[in-house]
Amino acid sequence: MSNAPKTGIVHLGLGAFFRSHGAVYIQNAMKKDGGNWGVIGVSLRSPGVRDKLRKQNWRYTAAEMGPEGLKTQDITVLNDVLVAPENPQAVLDAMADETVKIVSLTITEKGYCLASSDGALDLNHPDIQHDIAHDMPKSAPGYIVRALQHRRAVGLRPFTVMSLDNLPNNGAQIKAAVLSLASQIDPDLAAWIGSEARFPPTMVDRIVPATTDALIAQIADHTGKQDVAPVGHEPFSQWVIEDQFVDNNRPDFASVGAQFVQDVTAFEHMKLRMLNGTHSSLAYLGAVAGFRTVSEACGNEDIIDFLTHLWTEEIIPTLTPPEATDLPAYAKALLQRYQNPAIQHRLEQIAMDGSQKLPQRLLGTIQDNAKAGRSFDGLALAVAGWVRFLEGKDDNGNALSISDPLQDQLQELITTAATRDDLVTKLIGFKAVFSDPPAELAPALLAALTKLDDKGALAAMRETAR
Ligand code: CS2
Repeated sequence: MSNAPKTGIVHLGLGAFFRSHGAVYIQNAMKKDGGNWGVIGVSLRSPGVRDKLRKQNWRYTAAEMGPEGLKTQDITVLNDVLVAPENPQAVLDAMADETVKIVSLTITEKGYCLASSDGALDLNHPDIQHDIAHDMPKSAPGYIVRALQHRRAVGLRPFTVMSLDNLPNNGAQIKAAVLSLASQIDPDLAAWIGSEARFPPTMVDRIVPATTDALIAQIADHTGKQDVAPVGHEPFSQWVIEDQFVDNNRPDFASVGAQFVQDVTAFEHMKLRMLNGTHSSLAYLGAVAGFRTVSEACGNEDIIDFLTHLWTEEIIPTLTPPEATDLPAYAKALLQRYQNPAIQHRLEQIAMDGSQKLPQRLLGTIQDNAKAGRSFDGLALAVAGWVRFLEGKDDNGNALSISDPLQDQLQELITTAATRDDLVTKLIGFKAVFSDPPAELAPALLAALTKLDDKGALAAMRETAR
């Protein structure tokens, strides 16, 4: 495609979220304001997406799924897709290219290789150990450090590193991880990155369920074209960014709906606690109660009451509203988004990686309520729901599919506990998840687990919301 814009962005973690969110903003901004902001996507693990997209010249359909039906957009912003384990040098070459100004990431919480105790880079992580000793990296922080090392060596300016993941203070976390790794390799390099590179904090939001065969067929019906790698997303989208870019080199995202702000913190807390916190609560308690999707669960009155209780009694009191934002109205809008019948968002998809998600989604909110002397029965019930989910069966005896990087340790802990009391003590002592639990958590968690065991998830939610 000769008239394709040059590559200005390399994106690590080419999942459905980026293809439905960041890629759409980039394409719209380029359409509006021009510029060379083509994207090279990088899969850090498997060739699946690359193999499908290659057949379509890297083009794909982004389908907005709303109550009124489907709206599709042809996304052409990808110039290439690389699979890092197959050819790490090609990834480094792309990141070291002079035209590349931004490296963005959606690698999920576990992709940052952070020690969950304090959020610093886990220097004992096998991939980080590897990347300290080898020029050819395996981890995302490793790719960033080695590419910046090369740019510095040939006199090129650094690129901006932009995390688009649901991590608290994502800009500072990726910056700390990169500097920590660089200082293990070359302290001068670390100093250069620290002074010259930029790591803008962001808040990203769009509900993107995994692509299903049903969606592929629906899009083929709607467009008359066969697309083997489309993505489906809700109509809503939000992107809040602190405007910190190397040499201010970036697309004009604000011209296509993104928000540039001085401080992302209030937006991020609101989104991580009010959306992702209730998503995880729904994922565990809803699945244990026998529901399979968000919209299905949010059709149930007891669950709606429980969510409303979480928002009004336990989450909003811990938040400072971002500028021009009404939090109760935001909660109402969230419920509507969850009830969107066009989106089949599986609870088990959201339930993945709980050990990586709970600290910023539930445990921080619990901490703040405990400090303020407020009760947090609903949030404790959500954590108890996570425990029940890890036990692998819903209230009807049906199996639940579990995926978590700490799955073995957690299931070992759960299955070897003699009593619920013993389980709670062991769990609260599991520092990889509960780094600083308030004293009030253990009794609240035991009471919640007992309520779940005795009454079942739906009745437990009903009782808690009363
Ligand atoms: C979800 C998020 O899978 C999950 O953990 O809670 O992907 C959620 O859909 C997005 O953060 C919404 O912006």
